[in-house]
Amino acid sequence: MSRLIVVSNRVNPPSDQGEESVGGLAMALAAALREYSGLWFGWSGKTTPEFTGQLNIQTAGGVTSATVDLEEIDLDEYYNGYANKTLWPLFHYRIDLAAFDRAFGEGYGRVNRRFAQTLAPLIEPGDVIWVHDYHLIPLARELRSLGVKNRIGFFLHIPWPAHQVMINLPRHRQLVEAMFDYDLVGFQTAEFQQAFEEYVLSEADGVLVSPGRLKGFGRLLEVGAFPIGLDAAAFAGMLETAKARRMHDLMTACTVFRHLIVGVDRLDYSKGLEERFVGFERFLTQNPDLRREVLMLQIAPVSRESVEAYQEIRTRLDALSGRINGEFADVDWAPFRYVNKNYRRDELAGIYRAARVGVVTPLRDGMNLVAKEFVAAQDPADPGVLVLSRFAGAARQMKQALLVNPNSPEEVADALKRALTMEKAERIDRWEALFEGVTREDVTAWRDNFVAALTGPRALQRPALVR
Ligand code: ADQ
Repeated sequence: MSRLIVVSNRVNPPSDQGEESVGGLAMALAAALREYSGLWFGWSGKTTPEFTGQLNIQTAGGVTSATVDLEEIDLDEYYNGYANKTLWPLFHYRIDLAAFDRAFGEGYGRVNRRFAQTLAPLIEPGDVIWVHDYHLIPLARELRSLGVKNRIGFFLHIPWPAHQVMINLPRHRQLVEAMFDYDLVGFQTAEFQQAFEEYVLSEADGVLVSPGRLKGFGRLLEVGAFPIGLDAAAFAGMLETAKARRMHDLMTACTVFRHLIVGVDRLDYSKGLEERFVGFERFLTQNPDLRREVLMLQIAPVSRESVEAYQEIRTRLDALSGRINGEFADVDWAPFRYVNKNYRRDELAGIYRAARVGVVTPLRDGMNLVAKEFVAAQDPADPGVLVLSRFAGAARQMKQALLVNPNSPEEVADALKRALTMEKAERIDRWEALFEGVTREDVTAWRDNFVAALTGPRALQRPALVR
């Protein structure tokens, strides 16, 4: 393999200045790109009055990136439209929030075409291309139509929905058929892979030729589950930084004689924040004796603010958090702190470390890296307890967490009580098993497994394909 080309909607390689605020995924991809002297291609985050395909090529932190600007209408139709108003809600089972608008589909197709036209001239024989996420599902199809024969893999970071949910999407067959232009399609969990296979079996005369080899639309495709991991060692290492220590000390000082319960999520309706708030309220109602012993901190930076559903959920969360404090706070004490700010990764590590309970209760989630971050940051001698939704991809790997149905305030309230009153020996046993998994199945393992599957002997030989 000569080079690895990573394609994602946004490109965010680590800068030369310092890497603490860059996410683990960006770090892992950057490391792979350095190893394979690769290229990271995607949208610059900027708009232009007219699309020109002009590339901005830069090298920073040892990684070369090539970005293009998009038109305002592209953002409306492709990014805010088809990606965030159609696919995101649908794939997270929020059919009620999914907007089906023909213009969105057209914009999505147009941007994928523009990406392919801009990227194709940069591809050399032997390069391996790794495409990320739901924004770019048809990219391989567009590249193939331009004559690109290289190996191309796709990884879906979000859930693949059940067949009956998927068929709500207009022209769903067209979208799935385009996935057969990849050599390998990866999902976060075996469950999502199975849901995809089921779709192909029932909608595309599919046949499961052998485990991980799927025939559909008269073609062959390799599929697999590649659960994403955390940059666990680097994340745990951040606890030693001055910023992490300061944050840890600050949180410890705020919770003298009290236990900290922490939640950290992008403000998104898939993250189950309303249900979590109600679960915490239920806990306070049912446990007057424990009330003054806890502080719940929810960090939820706003995201996708131009999408209406996000504005609405923000308003509802503001009201709910106000209601909880209004109902339970006293002159010297309030049970709930709700913060809409972004924090650096090292600061987050310090906050997790100070918490007795990490509460991660999405209604649906491809994986959820916060669950893994919480575990990586704990004190081995006195670890906190993870309360985790059954519907996060992470629940498949993290069975020693307290698994809950996030839709049930009772289950959330009971799990909070159980976590807060759990004996130290049990906390240590559970945490050790979780930490071992988080460290072993880390982001490097994820990346290496995917790249090996895409480039290894089992990967499809394109000329031999039934096409
Ligand atoms: P996301 O939906 O963004 O990702 P998640 O996996 O939880 O969800 O990752 C969020 C990241 O953002 C974490 O690293 C977290 O620390 C960070 N973050 C959250 N709040 C923050 C704050 N206030 N300040 C700073 N950082 C904050 C999608 C899928 C997931 C999947 C990932 C990776 O939806 O299911 O796990 O991709 O594949």
